[in-house]
Amino acid sequence: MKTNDDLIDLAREALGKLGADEELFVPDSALGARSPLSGQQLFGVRQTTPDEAGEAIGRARDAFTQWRLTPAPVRGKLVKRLGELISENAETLATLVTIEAGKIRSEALGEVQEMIDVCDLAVGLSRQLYGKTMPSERPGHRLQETWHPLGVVGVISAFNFPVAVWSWNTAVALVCGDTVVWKPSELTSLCAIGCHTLLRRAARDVGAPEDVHQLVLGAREVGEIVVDDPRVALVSATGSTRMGREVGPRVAARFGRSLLELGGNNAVIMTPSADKDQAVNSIVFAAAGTAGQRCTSMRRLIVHESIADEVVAKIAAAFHTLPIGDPFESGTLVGPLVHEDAFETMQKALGRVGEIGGEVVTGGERVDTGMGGAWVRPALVRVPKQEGIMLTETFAPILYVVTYADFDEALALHNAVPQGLSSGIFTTDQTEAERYLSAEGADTGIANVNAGTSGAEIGGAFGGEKETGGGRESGSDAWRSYMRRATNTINYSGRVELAQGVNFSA
Ligand code: UN1
Repeated sequence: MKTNDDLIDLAREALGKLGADEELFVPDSALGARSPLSGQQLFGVRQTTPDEAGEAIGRARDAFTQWRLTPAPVRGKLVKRLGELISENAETLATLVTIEAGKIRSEALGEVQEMIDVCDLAVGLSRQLYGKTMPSERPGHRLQETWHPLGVVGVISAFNFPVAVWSWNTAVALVCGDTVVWKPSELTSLCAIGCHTLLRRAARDVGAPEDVHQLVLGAREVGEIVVDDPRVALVSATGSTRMGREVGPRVAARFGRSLLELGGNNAVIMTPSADKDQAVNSIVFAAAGTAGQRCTSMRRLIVHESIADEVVAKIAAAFHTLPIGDPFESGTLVGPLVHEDAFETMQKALGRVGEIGGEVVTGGERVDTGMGGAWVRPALVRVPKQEGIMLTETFAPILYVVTYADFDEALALHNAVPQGLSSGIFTTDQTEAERYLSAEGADTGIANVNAGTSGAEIGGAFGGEKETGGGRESGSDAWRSYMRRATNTINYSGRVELAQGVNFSA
């Protein structure tokens, strides 16, 4: 069991190994590095002043004028080096993730693996930023589209994926020719300092301008500067729907672009033909893993009434015996909630279950680990109807169970929430699986068959619909959000030819 002093030593050692700038750590600061393990401050971190944030955006903007002209495959070399440095320092970065986000070792290492994977993807992309050519309707003409770097990308990231979400944005933005200003969650400054340090080192190693990446640290005020500055072409923000409701219109008001990854209310449909052990194991990870603090965490189970009692009993038994405790200990599966407020929010949500006639089957109680943070046993809640508190996202491990009688009803329940991030169906019935994947099926950005809601691979586009914000990051063609498109008409006919047959000669 680690004390706060142990965590301070571990954090200092990790930051030292990464070569972080010691000047960023100060005894007194409004911004404190803290750990959900101890629930206490570790040490102060120098907060970025508003003037400094503006200057950082200015440096990123200046660096952009050079970076956009660097050939994309050469830009890829920076990301390749970053991926190598992350691989070499994976254990150290994972330690910072566990200290600041409370993730168990395996999940912290998994998050770092996502960074390595997305760097690989981005390096490949650096030779594949394809544009199309289209046949022109005019003789002696050619139509094509070209993709160009967009500008400065502001990345605003959340505490729960303190390093991976940054890397999805940054690795892709950099190969696209953009520069980055990163405002991480004020809860995970040390992770951010670690990543920033490695990226600047990668830039030095390959002779790229270090200013392509800027880190600004602090709370909301610092984020607002990034949101409102017209020099920031794209704001990629991950966080709550409440946050996105402010960021989206503010960026739109200055005709900037935004890419939003907001709240989810992710469900699994479990049908009578499902492989029950496969489903239950997947559900327990999706709902209780990361202490329910992924945006992809499973919040709702929509289960056929004929198997509901059996399935609820199995999940309850699993929740009941989940090893909860020090995330550094091997064998622990559930670490702490991020802070006491998260625990209070969870208790409030559980307190409202009665309003909709629901009952807590198991869990929800505080678990005393003697470490100081807020640990909780994941809660399983049965509700007669999907309404009230079940329609909002509570960022804590609560799994609501509702039953259905026929498949149409299951699909309707699935889509009857304001959020639309991720989802899954467990079935061996091909018709059900196909209907779930079809246009009348799941309305989420991520829809899985016989797989849970969380733990997406980086190769696909990540994001969701409705109140989740509509953005797509990471793989597939998500890179397009980080570039601007120009449509080009090239006339080699030697004549004036107008489209649509228009004649304008005297
Ligand atoms: C998030 O919770 O913000 O799909 C990101 C997943 C992870 C990413 C989650 N690959 O669960």
